[in-house]
Amino acid sequence: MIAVLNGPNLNMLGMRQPEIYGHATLDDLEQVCIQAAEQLDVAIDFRQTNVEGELVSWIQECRGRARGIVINPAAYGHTSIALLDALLATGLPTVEVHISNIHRRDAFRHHTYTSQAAIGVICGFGVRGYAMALRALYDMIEDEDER
Ligand code: CA2
Repeated sequence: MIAVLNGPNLNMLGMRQPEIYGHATLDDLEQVCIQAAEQLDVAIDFRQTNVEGELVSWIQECRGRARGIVINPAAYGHTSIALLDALLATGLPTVEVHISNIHRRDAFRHHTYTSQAAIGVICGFGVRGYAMALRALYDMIEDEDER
């Protein structure tokens, strides 16, 4: 199983700022992930919360349950050492995703603490970035299993 975790305000997708985040809703985003997971033949656990501590707990629960984590920490990526520590503690392969290209935006969005725990970061490809992240993570897990 791969956990797909989403942070604050992503429940607002499709309702505001479509010029930045596109028109897809959170339900559409989940469908993108379900479809990618079906193609890869891997199970996913898709979740969203606006609460930082809940994300920390979900990351901790991934230990022993998930093979890897795809996370869009949203604004907490820019602020949360707690999320970074939780990701480092799981030791699970992680891919960070952002729907928008955070490097084309405000300077305060250019840095994320959480990316320090990630294999890599995918940003700027809209919701299809999640499908890319799932494929990339799946490949990395397969490589690891073959070794
Ligand atoms: O581009 C991304 O995926 C972000 O993680 C989205 C965050 C933002 O704080 C990050 O810098 C980049 C925001 C979550 C989405 O917020 C929305 C607010 C209103 C309408 C739609 C989405």
